Amino acid sequence: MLGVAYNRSSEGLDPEAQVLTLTTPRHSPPMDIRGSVVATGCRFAIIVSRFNEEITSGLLIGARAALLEAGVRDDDVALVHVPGAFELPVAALHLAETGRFDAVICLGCLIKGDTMHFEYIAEAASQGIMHVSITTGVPVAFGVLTTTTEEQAIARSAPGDGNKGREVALAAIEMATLFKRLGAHQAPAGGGA
Ligand code: INI
Repeated sequence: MLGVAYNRSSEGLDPEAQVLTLTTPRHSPPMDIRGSVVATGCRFAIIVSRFNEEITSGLLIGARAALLEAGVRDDDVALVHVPGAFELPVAALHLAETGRFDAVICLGCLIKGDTMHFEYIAEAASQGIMHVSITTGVPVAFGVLTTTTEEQAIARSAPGDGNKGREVALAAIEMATLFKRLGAHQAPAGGGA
């Protein structure tokens, strides 16, 4: 059976490669691991900001539709509401630490005004979300629109492939399924579900 485990191609095993394998047993097959577009059985948390709700509701519709298309059951999606984008990281931390979710999806909308408020919240939200993801090991998708005009925000929250909620949900699906395949998904502390 030596050499049969790799060097497969669409035409089947390459006899030359088998010979090579038998004579060079220390060579290991290249790793090529990627996520899936099917996420049945994966559990997701969506956190959506109420600020600019007319926009974030469109992001939410896009994210939920993408999860549904990926075979994720409604029962496997928790929906959590927060006041604004600034609160997304702490809510994401809380949910990631439960160990109940394969990925967390953060949705929000910041529209640039005349003050520095936009910059502070955008920085806090993006850095905070990245920090949560890295420290917990749970993929946390950054679905916060940071636009200069309301028109841009409307365009990115409208139905279709350009919907930011859909885009980040697809990223969350890919990462959740990738981590399952890598076996890097950690069991929750205390042995919870
Ligand atoms: N929150 C947003 O999500 N988007 C915004 O555009 C915004 N603006 O412009 O102020 C905003 N502010 C609220 C902020 O996220 C917090 O909820 C608030 O500061 C309380 O911590």
